[in-house]
Parts: sequence; structure tokens; C-alpha cells
Amino acid sequence: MINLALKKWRAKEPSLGIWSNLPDIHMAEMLCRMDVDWICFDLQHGLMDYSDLTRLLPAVTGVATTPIVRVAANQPDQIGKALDAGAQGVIVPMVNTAEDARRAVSACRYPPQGSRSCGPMRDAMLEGPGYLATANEQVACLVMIETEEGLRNLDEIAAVAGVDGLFVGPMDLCYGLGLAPGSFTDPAFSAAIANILKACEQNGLASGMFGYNAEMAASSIQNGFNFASIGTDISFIRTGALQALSTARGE
Ligand code: 3PY
Ligand code: MG
Repeated sequence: MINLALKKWRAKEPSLGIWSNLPDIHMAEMLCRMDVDWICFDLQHGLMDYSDLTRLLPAVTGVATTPIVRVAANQPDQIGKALDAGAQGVIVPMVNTAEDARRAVSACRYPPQGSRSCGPMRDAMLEGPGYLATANEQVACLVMIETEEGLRNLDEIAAVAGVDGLFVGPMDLCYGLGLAPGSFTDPAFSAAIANILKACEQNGLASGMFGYNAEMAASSIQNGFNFASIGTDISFIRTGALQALSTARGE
């Protein structure tokens, strides 16, 4: 397996992703054929579960888009099952301590680097036993910094061996900072972002931002993030439909 998104994250080449919240195979198939670097299926907040995921991941076969899964929680079984189903990396939410980060990394790596249990399903169906030879090197482990505790332990989290990148959940981060959700221009939010970017820089990690829209993705990349999401399937439909309605009404 060659993880094309991870290759860019390691090279610090900017990359953009799409967030998938709807369990629709055709939507996933269409979105990942738009030259987007990665697509993330969201099992934490998305309207999808594991059996949806097993149907969605095959839609991302044979394309240059890298399939990533945000797991619902930092649980080794959830991480292992997402990877066995064909995810090439995971985004792990609410990582608050170095111990949390070590747990996430360990679940992503086969021994001796970690404790991932061996049972690749789609991985083995598509690649055969060769998958095992490359998995530890090619599976991406991204941990989310999005709480007050995570910020406090930022440097220890960023120093955990095997973490490939830090990913910011901006809404939860606002709550963690005691700010109203969406306070992305508040100086306290900007200071937290600067610290996260610095921790990535110092530890050679990729830095990622959950962008709620294209503007937020573009400004994140301009401000030094290596990668960002440009929006969700739901947001694209909602924005497009509202715009069409408004135009058709002559507003
Ligand atoms: C956040 O903004 O906290 C996220 O995790 C985005 O889903
Ligand atoms: Mg969050």
C-alpha cells in the first residue's frame, strides 16, 4: 500500500480533503473522483456506522484519493476495524494526553511497534499478504487536538513516536478555550493555533485543520497548516441548494 496523502503530509506538501458525513456510496464515489487528496468518513459525528463504512470504503478504490476514517473514540477495536476495512489512516478525536496518543498509535501499528491485531480484511483482499509488510509504515495516525487538556499537554502529545500529524477540531477547541463556538478570530484561538503549528514544526508532524468551508481551508493553508478539509458533503448540498433557490427566486 502506498498512502498518497501520508506521502504529502510527510513532505509537508499542502493537501485538501473532503469530509463525508452521509452514508451514500454514490456521493463518496463522486467526491473522491474530483482530484481531492483525501476523503474522511466520519464515524464520530457523521450519520454513518461501521456497516455503512464497509460499503463506503470500496467506493474509494482505484483512485488517487486516500480513504481516512475518523473513529468515534480512541478505542483500539474501532481503529483496528476501520483499518481492516480499508482505511489508510485514522483521525482520532479528543486526544488529551501523551498516553492517549500512545494508545492511538499502538492501535495503528502491528507488533513490535504497536499492538494492532492481525486480521486485515479488505486490505488483504486487495493486496494479499504484502499489506502486512507496508502497513506500519503506510497507515497514518492523526490525533486531534481539540480540548483544553489536549492543549495543555500539546508538547508531550506531539512528541509521541508514531504520531504522523495533529488535526485541529476548531469547534471543540473553542469550547475548550471557553469561547463561543465559531470564535475562530479570537486572539485566544489564534494563540492556540500558533502553539499547535509550532508543536508540529518542532516534532516534524503534519498539521491539519478541519475546515468548515473552502475559505477556512484556504486561510488555514495560508497560515501554515499542511492540510485542511474544504467542507462536508452535507455542507456542499446545503450551500448549493440554498444558492440555487435564491438565484431562481431572483434574490
Ligand atoms: C470540531 O470542530 O471540533 C470537529 O471535530 C469537527 O468535526
Ligand atoms: Mg471535535
